[in-house]
Amino acid sequence: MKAAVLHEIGADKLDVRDDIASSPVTDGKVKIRIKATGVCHSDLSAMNGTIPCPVPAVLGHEGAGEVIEVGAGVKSLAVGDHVVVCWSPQCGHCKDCVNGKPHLCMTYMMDAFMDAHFTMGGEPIFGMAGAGTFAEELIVPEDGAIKIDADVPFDVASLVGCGVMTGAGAVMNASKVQPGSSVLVIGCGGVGISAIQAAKICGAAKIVAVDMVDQKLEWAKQFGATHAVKPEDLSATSLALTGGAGFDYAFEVVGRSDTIRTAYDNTKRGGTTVIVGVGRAEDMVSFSAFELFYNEKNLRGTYYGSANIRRDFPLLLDLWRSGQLDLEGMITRRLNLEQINDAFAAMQSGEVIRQVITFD
Ligand code: PAD
Ligand code: ZN
Repeated sequence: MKAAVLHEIGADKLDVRDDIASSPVTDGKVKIRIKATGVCHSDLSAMNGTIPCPVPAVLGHEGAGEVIEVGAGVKSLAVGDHVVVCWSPQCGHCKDCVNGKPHLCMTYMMDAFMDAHFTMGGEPIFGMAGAGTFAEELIVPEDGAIKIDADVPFDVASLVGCGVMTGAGAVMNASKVQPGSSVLVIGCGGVGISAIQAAKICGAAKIVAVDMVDQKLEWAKQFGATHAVKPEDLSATSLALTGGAGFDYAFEVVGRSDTIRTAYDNTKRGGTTVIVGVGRAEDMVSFSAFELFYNEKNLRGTYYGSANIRRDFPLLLDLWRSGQLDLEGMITRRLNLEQINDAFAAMQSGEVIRQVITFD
C-alpha cells in the first residue's frame, strides 16, 4: 500500500512510497481502510523531534475510514463500520478510565513504541502514536476506532480524531467555559479555531483570538471570535475589554514558552490558563514563587482535549449536525498523499486552517 514514512528525526520531508504492508490483524485489533486524514501540527512536531516518535514510522494520527477486517474477540465493530481513529485509545477499565479521566489511560501507550503494525521491505515499522493515518490501511486496537454514523463524510469525521477534539475539549472538558465569560485563544490553526468555536458554543461573551497571520485573524472572526488581534496588540485589547484585569480563560494553542507566559499573564486572578499546544521538552517556562500564590490562577495542561472519546466524538458530530460546529469550513485545502510535503509548507506559512488528504 501507499504510505508517507518518516525515516529519521529532523528530516524535513516524508517519503511517500508504495511498498508498505500491514502486519496480520491479531486478536482484539481491527484493520481500517483510511478514507481521509487531517494534517495536524503534531505530525510536523514528530518530524522535528518535539513529540517522541520511533523511526522509521508512518506518520498521521487524525483519520477516519472503514473497517475492512476484524481480529478474533472484537465485539463492538464489524466489517463495513465507519470509524474515527483515536490516537490515544481508552480501555474503559483502568483506574483513570473509571475515575472519569479516560484520556489519561496508559493501557495502549507502550504499543506505540513496541507494536509495529506496518512493514517496509519485510521489516516491521511503527505508526505515529500507535496510529499512522498517512497510509491506505491501518491496524489499531478495537478501542482505537470509534464507530460513527455512516452518513458523516469522512473528511469531516477525520478532524474529530485530533484537532477538533483537542481544541473543543480544552474548552468544554479541561476548563468548562461558562456563559458570559471572557476567553483568550492564542494560535488560530485547526486546534485554535476549534477552541474558538467551542467557546462560542459554551456562551462566552468575549472571545479574543491572537495570531500573527492576517488571514488567520479573518478566519478566527468567521468562526466566532469577537475580536482578533496581532500579538503586539493584545495588551491594548485586554485593557479595553477587561480593564487590564485579564481574561477568565486563556488557551495557549501554539506550543511555546513565550506564548504560555503570555497566556498566563493575560489570565485574570482566579482565572484559568490552559496549555493546549505541545512544546519542546527543553523549552522552559518560568513563574515566580510569589505570583503563583498571589494570582491564584489555575494553570493546567490538556491532553487530547481531556476527552472521553466514546462520549465526545458523537457529541462533537451532533454539534456539527446541528450546525453549531462548522467542520467543513475548517477544511481550507484538500489534497492527496503525494502532496503531503506541500501540506507541511502551507501549514507553516499560515495559509490554511486544516488540510485533509483523501484516498480516492
Ligand atoms: P497550526 O500550525 O495549524 O496552528 C498554529 C497557529 O499558531 C498558526 O496559525 C500560527 O500562525 C500561530 N502562531 C505561531 N506562533 C505564534 C505566536 N507566537 N503567537 C500567536 N500565534 C502564533 O497547529 P495546530 O492548530 O494543528 O496545533 C496547534 C498546537 O496544538 C500544536 O502545538 C499541536 O502540536 C498542539 C496539539 N496538541 C494536542 C494535545 O493533545 N494537547 C493535540 C493536537 C495538537
Ligand atoms: Zn493532532
